[in-house]
Amino acid sequence: MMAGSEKATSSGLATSTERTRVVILGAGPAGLLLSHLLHRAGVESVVVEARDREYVQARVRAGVVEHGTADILREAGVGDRLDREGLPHGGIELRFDGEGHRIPMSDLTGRHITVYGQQKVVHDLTEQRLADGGDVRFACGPARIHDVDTAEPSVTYTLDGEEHRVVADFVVGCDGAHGSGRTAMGPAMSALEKEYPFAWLGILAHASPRVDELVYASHERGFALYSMRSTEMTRLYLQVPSSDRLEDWPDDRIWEELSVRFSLGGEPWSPTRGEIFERSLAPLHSFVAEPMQRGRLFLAGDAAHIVPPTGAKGMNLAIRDVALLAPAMAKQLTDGDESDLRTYSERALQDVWRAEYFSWWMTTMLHRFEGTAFDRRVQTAQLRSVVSSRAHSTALAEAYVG
Ligand code: RFL
Ligand code: PHB
Repeated sequence: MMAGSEKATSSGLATSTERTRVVILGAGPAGLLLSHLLHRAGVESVVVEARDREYVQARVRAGVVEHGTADILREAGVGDRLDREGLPHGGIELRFDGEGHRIPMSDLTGRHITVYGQQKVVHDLTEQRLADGGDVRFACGPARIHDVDTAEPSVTYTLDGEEHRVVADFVVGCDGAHGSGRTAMGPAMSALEKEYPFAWLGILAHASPRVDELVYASHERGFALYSMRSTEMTRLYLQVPSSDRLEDWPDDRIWEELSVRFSLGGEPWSPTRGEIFERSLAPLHSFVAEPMQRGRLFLAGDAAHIVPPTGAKGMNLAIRDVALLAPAMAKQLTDGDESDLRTYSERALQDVWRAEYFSWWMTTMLHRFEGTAFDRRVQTAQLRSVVSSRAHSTALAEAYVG
């Protein structure tokens, strides 16, 4: 922190004003990695997070780390635990019409994914920031963004009856889909979006996975996904109507529905059961903010775009955004060279739209929609084509491993 001052405002709140180079909203994967990469480039930042550290680290979300994402984390010096504890996977299974078909991603692309929980990524990044003396402020409540069209943008938050203002050269909204970053874009931003009429019911269970690789199942009753977190922990998802509530899904109903949707050869196929210790419902939608910049405000991660989770792209995109943004911002702040920062939004959006396309494609191919018999036959023809044509399998594998 460069400078600080205190005074009382007309609202009666004491105010402290500080200055830094970059103020980042949100301590998810995007915000933490951005702060870490800026630090490695010699640029000071402050991360302001609404929730407390325990809450942020306990939030269960993504599980698939792409090949390129793992490389970014390794190059940033935060990949040791990922390499020790992550589960490398060289393929996935597509299951439909009672048959399983393996897509041998590593054989087709020479690359693989790593199954490693987002919670662990967030934990590793937080530990590293704190070990490096980084300024990460938890439990600040929702922060607000000001003056992004001026040379002195700032962020304010209220803590223990005191209003804190952090003035910076740049503000970055890494504060997810419901944060202040998106709102502060105002009319500078166009929102391109699509809703899907269903949600994912996700569970975590203390159970050894019955399979070594992920299974994406398309069944007439709906989609199901078999994933995992470790050799003792299973992660499973079911497509459910958006109107369903968690109370509609007692444990036995979940297990029975899973065994029907994963059927093989006309027989139910049951995941290994165990205590369900976490459950959540997530509606599916697609969203893109264009552009990802307004004046001195930049967006990264879920603040700028949402993908349905079928393509396992959300966290990977968030990491890719900040891997583009950090060097561009550092170049501007250390050399005064703005060229890469000016093209950040355009470059990031190219990857974003590729991931949006892939996630939409996987979602529409694998889920059960209200549709005609014609639509169903087309879905099956698509799946058959993907598993029987090497070119089609390779296209899926390339997009999936990243
Ligand atoms: P995050 O992780 O949402 O972090 C944003 C942070 O900002 C804080 N915040 C604020 N802080 C200060 N002031 C404010 N006004 C604030 N408002 C909010 C929040 O508390 C939070 O800590 O965003 P980030 O960093 O952009 O990361 C994005 C990822 O979290 C997300 O894309 C993935 O979880 C999506 N996702 C998946 N991505 C993958 O790459 N692979 C997967 O396998 C995968 N599976 C999934 C997923 C998301 C899912 N859900 C829950 C929608 C599976 C599911 C079920
Ligand atoms: C997960 O393990 O949470 C997971 C895996 C693959 C997806 C989405 C989520 O497509």
